[in-house]
Amino acid sequence: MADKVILLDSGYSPFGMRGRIALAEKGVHYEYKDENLQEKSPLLLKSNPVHKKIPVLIRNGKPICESLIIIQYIDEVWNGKSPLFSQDPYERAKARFWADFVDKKIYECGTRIWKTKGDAREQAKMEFLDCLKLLEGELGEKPYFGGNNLGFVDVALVSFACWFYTYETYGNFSIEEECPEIMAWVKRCTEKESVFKSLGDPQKIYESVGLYKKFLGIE
Ligand code: GS8
Repeated sequence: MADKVILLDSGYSPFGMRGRIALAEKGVHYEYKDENLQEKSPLLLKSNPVHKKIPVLIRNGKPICESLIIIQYIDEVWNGKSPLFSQDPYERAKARFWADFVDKKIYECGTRIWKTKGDAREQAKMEFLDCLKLLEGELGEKPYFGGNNLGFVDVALVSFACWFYTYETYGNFSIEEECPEIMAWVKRCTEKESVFKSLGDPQKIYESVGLYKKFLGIE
């Protein structure tokens, strides 16, 4: 019997986009369910009772939560195509380290850029660029973090690329100017169908962040 795969997701979530990219890389057919995070569905609450967050991947009725764990699960289950991890344990450990770094720093600093202003925003911007520079160092001369092909860190990080416009516009800076190698990597990744069809429209993300800021009462 064919697998029944559902992705509980929400439009502009960089975490949800990771699941979309990994499933597309593997060529998995799945049902996409867009959650209204202001009014979560009973299925989401039942599937992720601990965090109550998207994304959740449900395969044959069994839920898997947390986007990095979801990518690893996808890679293990659909292992016949587009491996996202190296065979080498040391390379795998390094990939997990950098994906964790993206989780801890990129989302957090990026969010502070649009949520704060003044000195706090400048600080967030500096930290964000420092993180991207460290990632440039890890990328080195390789086309992808995964080497010659898209890997775990690529999937973890590239979902934020469609948020870069929002960070740049609120922060008044250019990632292209500060971190050209990261932007060259973004271009390489977005040439892949699995990536470009999974990412949100940067302009629409920027507009929705504007509305969300009004909703939160921050200018
Ligand atoms: C983060 C998911 C998350 O923040 C992961 O899957 O990697 N560590 C998790 N999901 C957000 C939407 S994206 O900003 C979410 O579901 N928020 C709903 C809520 O907090 O109520």
